[in-house]
Amino acid sequence: MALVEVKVPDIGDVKDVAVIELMVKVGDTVALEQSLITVESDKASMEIPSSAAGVVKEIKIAIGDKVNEGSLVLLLETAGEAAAPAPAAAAAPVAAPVVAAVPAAAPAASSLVEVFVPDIGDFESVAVIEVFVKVGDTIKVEQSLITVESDKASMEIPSSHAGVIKELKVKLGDKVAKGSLLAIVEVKGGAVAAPAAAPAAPVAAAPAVAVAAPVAAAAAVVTAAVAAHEPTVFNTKLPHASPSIRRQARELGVPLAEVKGSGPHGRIQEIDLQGFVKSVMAGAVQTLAQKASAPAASAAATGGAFPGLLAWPKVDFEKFGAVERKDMSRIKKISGANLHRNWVVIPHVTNHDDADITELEAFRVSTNKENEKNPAAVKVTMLAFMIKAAVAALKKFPEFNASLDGDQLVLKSYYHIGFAADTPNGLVVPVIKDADKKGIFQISQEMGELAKKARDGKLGPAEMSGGCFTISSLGGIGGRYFTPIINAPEVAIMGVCKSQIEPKWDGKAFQPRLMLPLSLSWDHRVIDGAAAARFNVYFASLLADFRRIVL
Ligand code: CAO
Repeated sequence: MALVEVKVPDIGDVKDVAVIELMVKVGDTVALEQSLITVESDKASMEIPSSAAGVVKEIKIAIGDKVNEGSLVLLLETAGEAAAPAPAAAAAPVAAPVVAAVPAAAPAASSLVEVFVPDIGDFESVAVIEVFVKVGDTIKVEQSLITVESDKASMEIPSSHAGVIKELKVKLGDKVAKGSLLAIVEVKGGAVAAPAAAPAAPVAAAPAVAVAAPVAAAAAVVTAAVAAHEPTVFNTKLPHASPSIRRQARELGVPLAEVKGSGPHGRIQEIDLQGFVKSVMAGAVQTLAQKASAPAASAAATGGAFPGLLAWPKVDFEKFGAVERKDMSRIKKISGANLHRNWVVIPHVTNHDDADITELEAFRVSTNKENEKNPAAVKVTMLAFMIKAAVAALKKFPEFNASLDGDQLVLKSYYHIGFAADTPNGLVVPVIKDADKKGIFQISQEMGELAKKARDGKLGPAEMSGGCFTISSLGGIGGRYFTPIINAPEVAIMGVCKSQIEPKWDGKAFQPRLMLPLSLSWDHRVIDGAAAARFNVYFASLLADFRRIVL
């Protein structure tokens, strides 16, 4: 046994940062690099990890204390003899991101200057989680432009120049590093570089802890409802919380902006997050998204959420054999939280049917054959026909082109159709806007482009929002039927599987017909079973004879 002093490692050029959170208490067993405290400057917060594993014997600081590199945090009783801290504890030497000194431009009436991410320490790529400014905004030197976040720290990145933003070069979800171009700013009277000695704005990065590389396209997956929880609008107020609290909130699908913080300056602490989740689970509180989409699912009606539900089984998997642990991708975490909410909140029913696409598939194949020699021609996909058929069915059954908003049903006069796309990082739903105004070629082309962007992790939030109805096609893979989960706040989703030749009785004999399995999931608060059956029958009849679409 040995007593080890755990000290604040190199935190860059930052002095006297306030301790705003103690994450351990005396008696706790901590692991090497486990976060012990959170410190915060006016521009950034970071978690300070432990330099050793052991049991906390004494905590040497309190909330509100100011600390620097070398400040004693706590005493740890470790198992070994030696009291030497693990080398990993030595924080990666990181410089505070001094606003980059850009050479002054030649004096002129106005000139354009590029604003880059300054030195942010040892971070190779951090995700942009908030954009404070937009094109046309007038900004000051050192005004915060964006917030970036790793798994251990978040920081605001200041501007090196004052002027008017002409071009923004980053968006939510982008990953940036030192030197990434942020914006092009028009500077009046010649570019005035910020003095290199200007006080550093953001605090340097989290010490010694590797930055988990978040997946690209932060807002990726997202249904419109997720968008409400992700900062898709320019917002000057990030909920006051540490990176780990924000991460926990994202993983749980908690809208942090709706949580009241009890810490200093309204800072949201773990206890606040837990209290919020408990209140929602007990039905005492509804999130704004729940209020918007689930008026009928009030806690009063359900008698509180899942009383008596067993805890998730905790299994020591290693006991049964070798295992590998992998972090879930960011897209999977976001989509998982949304799918979970949608599955729990929406009373789903799924109707299965089949569409005879024998003639339509023959037409699709012959159209593609005709265009084979034209290298510029777009390959027509079955999904494009289905998108057109969905538009026609939404027009005939308007309650399918709707969303719940409180006690009201919002009926839409536009036809934006989403399609589920499988990507290496998880499921995303790009949206074909105004599909009613587009032809099969254009839809096929747009789908190809959006699917590629999705696979490359380059879809922006705008390309995934505004959907009215979603089609999820597993036709290229296989299977018969499935139960797709509705993409809230939409009220229905069409799942299709692989078409197969089946014998169909024509009154005299069995004929080989190409049959496409359909699975329509619908929200029973909005749609009745009879309407769903009619929707499926009509949708199938359009695919069986596509001429009906112009009737
Ligand atoms: N029946 C039989 N074959 C089909 C078919 C169907 N219903 N749909 C597509 N195919 C064929 C295509 O014709 C194509 O064959 P050819 O290359 O010979 O023409 C092949 O399957 C591959 O098609 P595809 O899947 O690449 O293209 P698509 O237009 O059908 O779909 C996209 C595009 C992006 C929707 C698809 O790639 C995808 O990601 N699907 C998965 C969606 C998903 O994960 N849904 C589940 C959500 S719930 O977790």
